[in-house]
Amino acid sequence: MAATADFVVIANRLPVDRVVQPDGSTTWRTSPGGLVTALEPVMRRNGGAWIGWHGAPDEKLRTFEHDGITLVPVHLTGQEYEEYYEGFSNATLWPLYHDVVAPPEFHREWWESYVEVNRRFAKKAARIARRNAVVWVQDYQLQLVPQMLRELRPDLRIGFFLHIPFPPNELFQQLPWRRSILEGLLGADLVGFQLPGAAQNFVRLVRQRVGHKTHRDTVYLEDGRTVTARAYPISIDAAGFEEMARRPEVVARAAEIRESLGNPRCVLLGIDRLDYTKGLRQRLRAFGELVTEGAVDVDDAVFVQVATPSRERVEQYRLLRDDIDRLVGRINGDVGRIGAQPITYLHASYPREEMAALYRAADVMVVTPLRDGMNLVAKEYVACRYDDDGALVLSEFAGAAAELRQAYRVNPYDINGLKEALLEAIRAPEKERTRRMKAMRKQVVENDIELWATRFLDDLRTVRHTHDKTPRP
Ligand code: GDG
Repeated sequence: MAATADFVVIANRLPVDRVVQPDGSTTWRTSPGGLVTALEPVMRRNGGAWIGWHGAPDEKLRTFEHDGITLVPVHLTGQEYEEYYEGFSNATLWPLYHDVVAPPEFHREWWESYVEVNRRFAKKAARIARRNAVVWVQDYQLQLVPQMLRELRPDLRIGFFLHIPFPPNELFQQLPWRRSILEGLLGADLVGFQLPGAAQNFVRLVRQRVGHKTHRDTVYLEDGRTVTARAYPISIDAAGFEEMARRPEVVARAAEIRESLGNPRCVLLGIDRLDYTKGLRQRLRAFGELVTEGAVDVDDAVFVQVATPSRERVEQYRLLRDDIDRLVGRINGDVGRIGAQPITYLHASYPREEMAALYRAADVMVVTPLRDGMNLVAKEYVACRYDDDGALVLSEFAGAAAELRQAYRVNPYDINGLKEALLEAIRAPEKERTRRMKAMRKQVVENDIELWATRFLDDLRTVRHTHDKTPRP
């Protein structure tokens, strides 16, 4: 593998899925997602390379070209997948960074595997990046890569973006390897977060735990380097979603969905990965109580909950699935009637067009995470409502709440408050819905994923990289 790339993205997964043809041969298809959409043009312009795992354990693949981008597959053994990915990333870091809403597990073997795999990613990047190239590392699975890569290649400009929240010291300090993680991130020139609060948590932790001097968003290292920590709230391909939602077949499908639900007056919708951070339990309980109490008529309102299968081998996710199955069964059993089930629960994953049709079909979108870095579903719903109609109920603990100020805001832990917000959204007059939706649409359309990537990459190229070693912050 030669040094060929002036721009390198490193993420846990490659942006492609394998497709097996009827004759047994395999091809690759770009996986749908905002990040790929936003970065594709930048990659094409700069001879870009994307480093990531290709999705199959115990398989080694060579570097290949796909749609004008160089894809560099990283090999993971089955055991590494269990320890680095399911273990340390998803059963240690994920719950720890999301307010400990589930107990994080700490295992030394998982950590060792995390270090090992991070080193493999860093080495690949060191080999493929041209002199002075820009490297952008993505997310919590790869927090050690910036430092490992800097040791190998001090000439590179290294950026890091964390898609999930960054916890305050009170929680972060539980992590036995807390200092190594902070030092790993400090290998970057620019560390990006979803919200200013997360960037502040990081800078404060670096000062308290590693002892570096800091001033506002800048960390001054002893070797003369500086590291900047700022917020870059991620967004979506808003125009792409709107275009999809306007397609005649999507509009027709939205009508068909409402029809299959019995044309209720109000369709409420939740779409989430089946994850304990998303507040599914709270929202279903709140809706169930409204129906039981008669505030909402089962012939009048239907709740559609799509829960996309996720991390199914991790214990907390298995427990959650059983829990939600039981809860939905109980509510439907208690208050449903023949031909009228208050909750339509779908444990499945759908094509993007079907998602757009669901967004179009929903009068009230219910997004109630207990903690969420951003939450793209909330923004996708808004982007699809080109009719300026529909109401968004949004948790104040989602990053998106900072931008979508006209949503019906809720604290998902407060079931009564949640019930009130649901009722308010269900009963909102058209004028009120339009007023709120217009303002939210402006926000999402003006701040799309392309702008997010541009802002980050422009800053990465221009932030100060050195200081005179005697800062007077
Ligand atoms: C992490 C952070 C942050 C869901 N089901 C289907 C499907 N989806 C798509 C949605 C949306 C995406 O998955 C989910 O994104 P979220 O932002 O809602 O949540 P996470 O997966 O937890 O993402 C989060 C994000 O990273 C980006 O930085 O916002 O806070 O946790 O795009 O549409 N897509 C399709 N079928 C499904 O069934 N096609």
